[in-house]
Amino acid sequence: RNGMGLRPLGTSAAEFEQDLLSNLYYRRGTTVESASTQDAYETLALTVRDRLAERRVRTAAAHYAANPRWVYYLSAEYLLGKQLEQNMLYSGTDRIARIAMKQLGLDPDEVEGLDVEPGLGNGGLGRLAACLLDAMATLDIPAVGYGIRYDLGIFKQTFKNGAQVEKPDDWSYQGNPWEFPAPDDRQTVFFYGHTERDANGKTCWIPGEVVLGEPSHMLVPGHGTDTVNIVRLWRARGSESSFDLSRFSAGQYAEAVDEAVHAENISKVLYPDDSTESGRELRLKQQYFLVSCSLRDIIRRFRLRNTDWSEFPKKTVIQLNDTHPTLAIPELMRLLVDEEGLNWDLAWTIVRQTFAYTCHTLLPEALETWSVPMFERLLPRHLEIIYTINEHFLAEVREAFPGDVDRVRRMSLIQEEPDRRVRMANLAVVGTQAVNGVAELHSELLASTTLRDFAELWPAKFHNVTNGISPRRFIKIANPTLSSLISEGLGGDEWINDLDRLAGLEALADDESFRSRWRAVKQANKVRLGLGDPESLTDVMIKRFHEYKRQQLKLLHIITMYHRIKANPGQAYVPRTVLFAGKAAPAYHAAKHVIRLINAVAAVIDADPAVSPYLKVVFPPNYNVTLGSLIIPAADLSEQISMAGKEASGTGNMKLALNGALTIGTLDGANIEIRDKVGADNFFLFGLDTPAATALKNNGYRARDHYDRDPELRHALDSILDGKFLGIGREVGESLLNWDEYLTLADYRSYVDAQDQVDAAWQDTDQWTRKSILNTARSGFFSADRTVRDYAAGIWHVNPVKVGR
Ligand code: 26Y
Repeated sequence: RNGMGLRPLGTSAAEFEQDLLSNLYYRRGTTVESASTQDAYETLALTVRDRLAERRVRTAAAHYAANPRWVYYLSAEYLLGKQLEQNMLYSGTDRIARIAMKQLGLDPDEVEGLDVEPGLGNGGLGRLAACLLDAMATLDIPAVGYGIRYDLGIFKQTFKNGAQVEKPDDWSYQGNPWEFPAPDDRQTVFFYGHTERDANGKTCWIPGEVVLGEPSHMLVPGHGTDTVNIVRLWRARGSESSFDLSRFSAGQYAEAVDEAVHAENISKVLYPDDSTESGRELRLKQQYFLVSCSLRDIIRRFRLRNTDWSEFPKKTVIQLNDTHPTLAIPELMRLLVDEEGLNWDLAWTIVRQTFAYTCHTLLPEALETWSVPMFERLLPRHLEIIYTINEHFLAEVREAFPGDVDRVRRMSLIQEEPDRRVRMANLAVVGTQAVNGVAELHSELLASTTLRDFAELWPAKFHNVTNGISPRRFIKIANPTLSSLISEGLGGDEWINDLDRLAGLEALADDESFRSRWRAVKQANKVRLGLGDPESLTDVMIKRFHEYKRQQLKLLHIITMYHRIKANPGQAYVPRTVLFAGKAAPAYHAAKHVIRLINAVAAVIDADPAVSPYLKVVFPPNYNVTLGSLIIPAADLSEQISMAGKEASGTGNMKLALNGALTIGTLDGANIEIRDKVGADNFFLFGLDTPAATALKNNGYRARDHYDRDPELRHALDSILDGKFLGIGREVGESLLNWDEYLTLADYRSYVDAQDQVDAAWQDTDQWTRKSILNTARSGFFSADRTVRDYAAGIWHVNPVKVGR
């Protein structure tokens, strides 16, 4: 029996089989003979989950005993990826589960195929949150992730005549076996109303709407350790009184549930359309809902072991994943001052010591602001608190920079012109003890441009923590064959939790037989992916569609290749499969035009027998963690071609390098650090750097000059403008020629020349493989374990807690 007085679950295939049968019977109410595949899947999930539950209970007990400093990660998004395969690996049941299923006559692949990816995020920021949780658990850091349990996750992308069409993603339609509901920990959230002052001058918020937040959590197991942390997700519910029984009895069925439906809309969809006022209000409601539920839960947990408020920052660090959860700052002030009766100064000291803020952008237009009238209507007390914070803060600014009125205007938490808005990034900087960017260049640019005024006031507050990725998810699970080869080469699999050990592969890069096995693995991964000729150079650009990321630059290169082959059909060309994957925001029309044009170009090339032997463009729909995990191991070339100074970090770039793809990229985001680590010889660099790009824009950039000067570029753009690709893409062409916000044409020549170097390098198979191995060998730095250690040492000041037997 273990410490909990329970019989430990068996570790043999026979015991797993018994538990499968028992779970099938007692928890699904059926037997092998009559079970559906869905029954089998749910049962498998529960049987695997049970093997983590015991570790979870021991983790909670160890954490309670230690009363440690906790990390609370607040994020509007989590892209966790499928849970089954991960949890089988982390519970050490992957082998026995498959044996047991076969014993019962079940097809493991079919059963595992029913696992669904919870798409509770958009892209990089959401996946980063998942990778950091994974690394925190692996490093035994006591942590809880907080988020929203959206009913509908990121939309499903489909193509209709090549154009993106969005479909709702009802990801938990069949239920979600990974989720533990915790209705006892439900919270009450207030909105609207007004504030009043009582006889003692105490302020009190009289709300106009009450909504319930119901939590459930999913397990976040560590790899190679007993720690199992959790991610707690809140779902909105109408309060008991929100159902109007008398209306229902009167046959007014829609009106009877009006209030409840209204409340439940809060957690209905990830990023509701914000083109209307009500859409924007719903987003602000979501943010406050997340923050209010999570803070009350954090305080509940604090009180389990502590009584003294001044201890709160010693026991708590709250990391804000971008500005989306920044309302936590005024909300904690409100709880401490209005509800707990602390004086303002003490409360402010506690709040500032508790929070830290990660910024994920440089684009000033991407910094969140909320209109003051809307804010005031929804959160009247929070606006008062923000005004008071602002008064104190601006006094500090005036003292530090006497007479600098313009600086005060820029730094204020409230924008006055052209309309009054609350600036969330300013609030996040003012209310926290640390602010970090997500790659070296990004952190430097934050301090020297976007947040410069703040860095001048508080230089020590600004940090860099370069992003990282989970080696478990993005090589061990995604690329099992390469992982086996690496383990064989290194004589063990310790590298999975100690990624710097990949350096040991450097010696093998010169070993011919190792190189040929490395190639064979890449080849097999291309076959597994099943898109395009596995002999061809697999050139991938997988990321959200955004103009600054410059999918349109890649497209111009493809069209140039197409023209070259058409002009000289007899020559030998390096065969390429160019793979795009990614979604565009539903209302981002420019990005959707690029998607449509890519599909049109793909169709034209496919239909042209002179070109198709050398060039194929594929665009599988609905890019997500699952699809990424299939593509990344098959990639030869990684496209990281954003305009310098725009991509905060990128993390796909790290995943691809780790899996042996060579990067073609600009000096942007983490590309710079990747190139530093893997070596300039093993990276295809092109394009303007940030100072050059900035100078060009400041000196009146004219895209048309590049068009006039470069015949190949002119040919490519003309073919788009002339409608040569099924008549699609004129908007893309015109925007490039007349405006070109992101300097696509300025970087075209340098990019195409770098691509010619790629072709030349590819022809020396041995050298290419060597470079591929060196990319993997030198990517250890990009482990999320290193990222979390950096946060722990530089920002969180937390220590691991080992979970005992
Ligand atoms: C407020 C709302 C419209 C919003 C929603 C999502 C704003 C931003 C985002 C997401 C941003 C995001 O994913 N940023 C990416 O974060 C990654 C992790 O740090 C970076 O690698 C990547 O460069 C950055 O674009």
